[in-house]
Amino acid sequence: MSLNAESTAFRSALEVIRAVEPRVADAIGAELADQRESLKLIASENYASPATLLAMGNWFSDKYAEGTIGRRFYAGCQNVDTVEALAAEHAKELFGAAHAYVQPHSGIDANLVAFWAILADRVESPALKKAQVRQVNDLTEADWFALRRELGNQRMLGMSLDAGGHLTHGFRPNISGKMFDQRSYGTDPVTGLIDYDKVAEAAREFKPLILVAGYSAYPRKVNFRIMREIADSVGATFMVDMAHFAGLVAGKVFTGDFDPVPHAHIVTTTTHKSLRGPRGGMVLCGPELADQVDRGCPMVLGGPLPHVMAAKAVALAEARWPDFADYAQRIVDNAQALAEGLLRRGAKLVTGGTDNHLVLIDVSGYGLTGRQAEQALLDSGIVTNRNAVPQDPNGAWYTSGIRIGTPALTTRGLGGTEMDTTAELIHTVLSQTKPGSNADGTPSKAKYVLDPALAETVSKQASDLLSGFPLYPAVDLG
Ligand code: DSN
Repeated sequence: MSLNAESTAFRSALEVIRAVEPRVADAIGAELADQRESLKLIASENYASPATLLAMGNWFSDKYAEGTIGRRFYAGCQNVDTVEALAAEHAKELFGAAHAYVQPHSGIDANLVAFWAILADRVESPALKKAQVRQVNDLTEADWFALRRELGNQRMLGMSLDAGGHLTHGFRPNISGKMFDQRSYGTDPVTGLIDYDKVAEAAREFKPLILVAGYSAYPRKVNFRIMREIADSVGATFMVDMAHFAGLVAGKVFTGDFDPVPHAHIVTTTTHKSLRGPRGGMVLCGPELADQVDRGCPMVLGGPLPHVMAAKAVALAEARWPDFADYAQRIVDNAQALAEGLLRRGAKLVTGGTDNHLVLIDVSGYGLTGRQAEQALLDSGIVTNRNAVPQDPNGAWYTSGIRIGTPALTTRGLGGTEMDTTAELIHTVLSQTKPGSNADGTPSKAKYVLDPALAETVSKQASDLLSGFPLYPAVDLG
């Protein structure tokens, strides 16, 4: 029997790798086996298509292409230009954006490019203006000193980490928290929802240069029209980090007030989450910021990864197919089915449900920390990650939450019935796990007690559930 193209391609690639370093070939094969076996509920992960994966494994990796199309620092970039232009064209059409920059290597990188572009556009600095118009040699030491002072300490207002914001929106463990003077807006303590009046109040008091919207653990839609009005009312640049929900924007599940692209001055994203592309980032903006954004490399970024840009072009082409809209809608339907299944079984959910791709379980309702719950679920074949909940008493390390998301399982084809079974498995594990103690008898935030037989039974049930939905069905590694 002859093999299909995908199986032939991956088998051949592994054979070539095995001849040099068999342990790498084995690890790649083992990763596929592990992903096939586990119930992957990490809200920021997905499964890219074979075409997207294959577009990354080639000689584009060998090419330097600093700069951008028409402004390269290296010769011989004509083929890189082709894929960079294709990826940007697909992105612009898909999202209705005037400009797309597809070089960022990750979401952090995309945000740094956006921060640079906004600072360069907005900060009143005569020295910076001189530096922009290439009079760098005319700048005195005093100019450079002034430039550094004026660029630093600018104000940013973003969503607080424990309300679901992201590290790169001005928090201390990230450089944004060290460069910017940052304030946060949270969520309403009763509803768990963004209170736009409170955001407006914080903006009026703080007068940020940048207002950031976007999240990695907020299970609801954000009204970007209102956020833009708030930004305009205080003269802030409005930036949206749509990394988590870019697939829902691409698939036209988030439209009108909930589509960030028409409302924000600048939008950043990763390409590997709900958008289902290769691991990387991207920036979308209007013409006024485009020139500064295009200076991302070498201003902020290392040399572009042309092989990943090729894969971005493939994945973005796929996201323009009509079935992607169906996929995006099913992500949300599945998240809602999962939330309903959990609520029906008595779980406590932040905001009481979801209208995007993720659900945040407050596991204090089960008497557990996020750390205990995450490990107990992992023992039972269910891969999730712990996450802070608003005003979390256990902080960002142990946490009180478990974040789950449906982009990956939806790609595998699981639907509402399977989401209910998944809710049952999660509830069974969490309700049967008990907090553990330290050696001296004091309560531990990490240790837990779970009957190994129960964990094994749930693992088997998870694997049975997945067996009807093979991952990469066209890929047979033999
Ligand atoms: N690490 C990503 C997530 O899991 O949400 C965001 O950077």
